[in-house]
Amino acid sequence: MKTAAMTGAAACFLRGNAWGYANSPTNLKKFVQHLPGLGPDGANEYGLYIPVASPNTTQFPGADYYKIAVGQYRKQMHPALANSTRLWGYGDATKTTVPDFGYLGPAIVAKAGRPVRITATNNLPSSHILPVDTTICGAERGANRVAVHLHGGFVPWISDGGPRTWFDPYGNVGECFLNNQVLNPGALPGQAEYYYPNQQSARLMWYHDHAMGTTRLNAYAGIAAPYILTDGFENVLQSKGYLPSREIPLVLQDKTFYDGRDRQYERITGAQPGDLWYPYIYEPDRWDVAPNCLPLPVPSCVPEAFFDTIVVNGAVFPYVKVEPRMYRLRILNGSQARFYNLQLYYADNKYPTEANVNAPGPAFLQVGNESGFLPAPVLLNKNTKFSAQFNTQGDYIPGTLKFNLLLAPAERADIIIDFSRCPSGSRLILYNDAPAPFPSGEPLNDYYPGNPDLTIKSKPGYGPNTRTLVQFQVGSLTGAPDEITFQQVQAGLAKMLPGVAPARLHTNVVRELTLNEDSDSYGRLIQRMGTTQQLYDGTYARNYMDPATEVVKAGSTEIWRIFNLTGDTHPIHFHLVNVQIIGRGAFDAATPSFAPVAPLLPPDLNEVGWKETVRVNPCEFIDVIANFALPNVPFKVPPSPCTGGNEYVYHCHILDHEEHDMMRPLVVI
Ligand SMILES: [Cu+2]
Repeated sequence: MKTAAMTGAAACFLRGNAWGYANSPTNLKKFVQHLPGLGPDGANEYGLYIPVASPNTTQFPGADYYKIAVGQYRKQMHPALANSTRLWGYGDATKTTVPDFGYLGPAIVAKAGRPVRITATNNLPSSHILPVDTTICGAERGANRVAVHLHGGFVPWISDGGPRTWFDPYGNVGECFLNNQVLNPGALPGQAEYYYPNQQSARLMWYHDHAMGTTRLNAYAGIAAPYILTDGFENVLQSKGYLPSREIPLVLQDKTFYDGRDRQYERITGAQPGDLWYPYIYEPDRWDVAPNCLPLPVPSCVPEAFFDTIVVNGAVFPYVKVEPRMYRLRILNGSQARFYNLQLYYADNKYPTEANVNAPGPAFLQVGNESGFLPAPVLLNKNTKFSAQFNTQGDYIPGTLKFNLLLAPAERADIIIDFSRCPSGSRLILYNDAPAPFPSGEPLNDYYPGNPDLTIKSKPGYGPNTRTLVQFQVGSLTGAPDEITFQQVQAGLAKMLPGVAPARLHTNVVRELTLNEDSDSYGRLIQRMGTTQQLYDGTYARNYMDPATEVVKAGSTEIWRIFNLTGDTHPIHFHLVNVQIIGRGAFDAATPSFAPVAPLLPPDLNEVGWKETVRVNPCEFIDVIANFALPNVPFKVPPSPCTGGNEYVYHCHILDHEEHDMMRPLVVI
């Protein structure tokens, strides 16, 4: 978004004259390939699937051990792309010398209470497949550094894969890298050891890259994979039929594929048509530039990156064949910056590739989020279209958001859909109408036929499109129908799930924090975190590398109040801890004055209980409570040489924000 970018002031919503990022070829037909599933059995008609890692269970008795390589490979993500797409990613090398690479692979399936150990080997080539901006702190130290972060994991800090614990193929490491000192002193250059205790309940996590200065690029290039933790309680729910045995993972991402018209991009990245494209020019028409600054570099980071094509489980615009019965969908928003407001509609009669937004499909029963099962199932059945209210200055009016199932980057949803009443032969579209950026929106980032912005030339049946995510094709039943009904599942889960939220301890707010937008030394918009303490330059914002201010005693419980002084909603992700949302409130963001101006609103029903990524809306603050306990591990964990404690981070999961520089250390002592 283009904003006023005044220090400390609430942003306003000016629209620039920028053009769309509709660089993807326009011949990508929608819903011509099946959704890739897990393992070779889940391969689609073009051979795409998400590999599943196969553990060595004898090397470390009582633990699952994996060897994971990080490397470059190619996959054809849509049959009409001119070439296969260059990707970076993880490959399972536990039992083979040639790593098995596949987009979003390898998924790791772990059991609660049984540790996972990983030796990761960095085999990346020296040049990145995306444009690297070396003015971003850390990026000057090489384009092929990686750090494996288990997102959602309750792990010792030396295995957290934080930004300053990167390692490259040559033996260079980040200044806090102690991965191997305890776990594998004999590790070779280019290797790093990780230990995950899995002292957590069942949930969908993911492991992805977190290297300082290139996290956004590495994740977009493909260095990300699911981590599925199971436990006995989940098994009981499954055995009672309350969780359908037919399970569909959906990892939602937006991408742009290079169409061959940007020679400068080719020169910088060596890309061919069909490769991934990432914005690399800071366009003054699109974003504010502060005066009297250093000249804008090329390549440059951008404030936030939205793309024009939906990729699900590594396939462009897939369809899924379903039977008229219940399915469990496990959804992860793995996008850089795009939010999704998920709704399910029957397809249009004339254009079965498009949604008829007046013909709602079956309800969603949400049973889990990124922290595992909810205290109670939540029925989302109204297919609520996105809406929000803005005042005459264009500022969001707190408390006015409306949506169905909203997923910000890194948020997850575990939902049950009952297709049993959908006629055989019918088509349904998983549909999204969340604005980008959220919640103010810029039509240039919203790709669909009929967009009033004439630079968007989407036609029915083809990309670019960011509204039609997946087409469900309902076939006929094979085998017996479900033994229990959707209503029985709902009632059964309502009885089995704990029913009440874990207690929210009403103590005093311990820390007041701020989300800020100002400009860097190149005049570019920069998103940063800070406290409510005003600094010498009049801002509240600090850089990631500034000394830690969030230093917490191990085992303590704290309430954090986070004020948003910017125009965007930020999904704030906590390493180490899960939090409970106490509520959201309005404050005077323009002055600013850090005090509630109205009573707090409670969290949404599907935010009750534990969360690990929380949305902080513009002109609002959020109160969250967390207990800062550390995991038990069978070895001594040395303190970080950078901060002297157990060093984690918390940050915005809009990846361009995180990188520049909306991230701060979280140190537990
Ligand atoms: Cu952000």
